[in-house]
Formats: sequence, C-alpha cells, structure tokens
Amino acid sequence: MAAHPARLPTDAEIEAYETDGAVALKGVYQPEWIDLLRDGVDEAMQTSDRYTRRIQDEGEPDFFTDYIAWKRAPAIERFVMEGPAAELGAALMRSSKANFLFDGIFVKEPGVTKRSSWHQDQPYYCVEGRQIVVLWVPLDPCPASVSLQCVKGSHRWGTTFRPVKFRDDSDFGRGADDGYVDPVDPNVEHAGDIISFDMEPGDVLAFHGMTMHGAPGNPGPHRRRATNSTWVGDDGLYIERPGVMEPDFPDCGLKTGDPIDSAYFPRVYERA
Ligand SMILES: O=C(O)CCC(=O)C(=O)O
Repeated sequence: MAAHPARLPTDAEIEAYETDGAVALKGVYQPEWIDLLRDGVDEAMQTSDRYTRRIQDEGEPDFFTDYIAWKRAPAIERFVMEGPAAELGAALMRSSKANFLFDGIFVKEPGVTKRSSWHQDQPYYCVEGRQIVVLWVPLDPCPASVSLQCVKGSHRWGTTFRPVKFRDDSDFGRGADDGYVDPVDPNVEHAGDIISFDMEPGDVLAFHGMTMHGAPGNPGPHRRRATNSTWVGDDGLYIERPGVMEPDFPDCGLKTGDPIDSAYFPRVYERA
C-alpha cells in the first residue's frame, strides 16, 4: 500500500483546484520522499531513454527534461508506487482511484534563459476525461520568479491548444482541422490570471490536465529541479490523437475509448 501524504487537501483547496485549475499545497510530501525524488533525478540524469532531452540553446547551461523516467530510475518508481502522490491525486480529482500515467523531470541549471512554453498537458497525452491531475513538486527552494505559472480558470475555457515542443515551439502534427487552436500568450489578455507561488520542497502545485501553464528560465544562482507525476481518475479514457503523441505508449495494449486502468497504468490508490 502506498504512503499517505503528510496531509490531505482541505475542502477549500479542492474547491480552489476545481475553480482555478491549480492550487498550491503547502507541506504535503514528507522530506524522505523529496530525498527519494532527488535520488531519482540523479539516476535519470546519469542515463537516458527516448524522452531524455537537453533542450537549451547552444552554449547555455543545461535545461534537462525527461518523461517516463520511472521505468529506469528505481527511486522514482518507488516514489510513484509507494509514495504519497496517488492518494493526493485521487483526493483532488474526487476520484475513487488514481492510475499513474507517467512522471516528468524539469531541471534548469543556473543561467538557463529558455522558458517552458505555455501549454496544456492533456492535448499532448493519450487521455480523455476531466479527472486528470498533474502534481508538480520543486526539489529546491523555488521562488515564484522561477516557479511554475498557471493561468487561472483556463481549464474551463473549452479551448484545446495545439501542443508545442519546448525546444522551438514546433508542433506535433495536430492543427486547426483536428480542433486544436494555436496557443496564446496569456500575458496578452489574461495577465491578471497568471498565478505562481513561492514554493519549498514538500509543497505541491497541483493543476488540471487542461490548465495552461509554463515557467520562466532560471536566471538566478541556484538549480531549479522539479518533477511531476500525472494521475488519472475514474473517468479517464485512452485516446489516440492525430499526429505524434508525447509521450506515446505503443505497447500499452489500449485503444481509443478504453478505460485507463490496467497493469500498464497502475491503479496505485483505491478508496477503501
Ligand atoms: O517545470 C517546468 O519548467 C515545466 C513543467 C511542466 O510543464 C509540467 O509539469 O507539465
């Protein structure tokens, strides 16, 4: 059985997640889990797989990103299967269960200028449904100036933005004909809705799969390591999207319309 979080979200926090599409939760992962995630990031950075990338421009410090590192980094696998994230995700989604989709790693060494582009996560992924939550956790003290930024309420806009690559904002082969809209810069019309928080290791920024978010570069003198885990609830269905899915799961054995609830996407939390 997986561990409980240090605390569960309050009703007010769950309501804020539902209304705003993002909520910062103070002190929900115990320090031992943060240490384990730091070990996992080290393991992942010493190895590589098909989604391991260094996406900085020539001559810049490393901006390391990765998906599905839990398959090769035992510390991340342990965090996912035994740690507090699954129960936290289920509580936020008001779901009776939480299936693990995959993890992400975002390490910005001091001096990285590149932004994490504005985007919604779900249009990259193989999930349809409203119960999908991303739990983003910094592994270093993270002032709001370098922390994740979310656009309040954007998960309720009814807009599905065309996913783009952080490296060069190029796309994945889905466009207007498929119902995907060019991403907007929220600073133009939604500047007042951009929220970000001073965060410490152990705090989690939980955001909905359709919430628009991004992150600044890391101009300061400290590393900015962060990981996320993505969880799917009762209504999550598998969907094949046009173009390239990132990440894709060619051997998951599911087809469009199947519930995301299989050994491949393990049900880590289930309400008693
Ligand atoms: O941490 C970052 O820079 C970006 C994170 C992100 O886009 C995500 O968690 O989906």
